[in-house]
Amino acid sequence: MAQETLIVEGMTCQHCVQTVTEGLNKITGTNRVVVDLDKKEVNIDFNEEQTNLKEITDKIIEVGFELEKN
Ligand SMILES: [Cu+2]
Repeated sequence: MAQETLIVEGMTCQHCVQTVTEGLNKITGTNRVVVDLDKKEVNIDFNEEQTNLKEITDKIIEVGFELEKN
């Protein structure tokens, strides 16, 4: 199990949080998805044998948000 914390730009309300959470939960292999709106953080646990960071970041973009590059 891998864990990542991503900074996501563009989330402004609980609806955005729900959109991101639901999108990520649709990926096979994601487990716990926790979004902190104030910190703009998306914390995600995933099975590296079923998915990867690229698929996760692509999904965030697909549902309408952007990753902050660090
Ligand atoms: Cu919103």
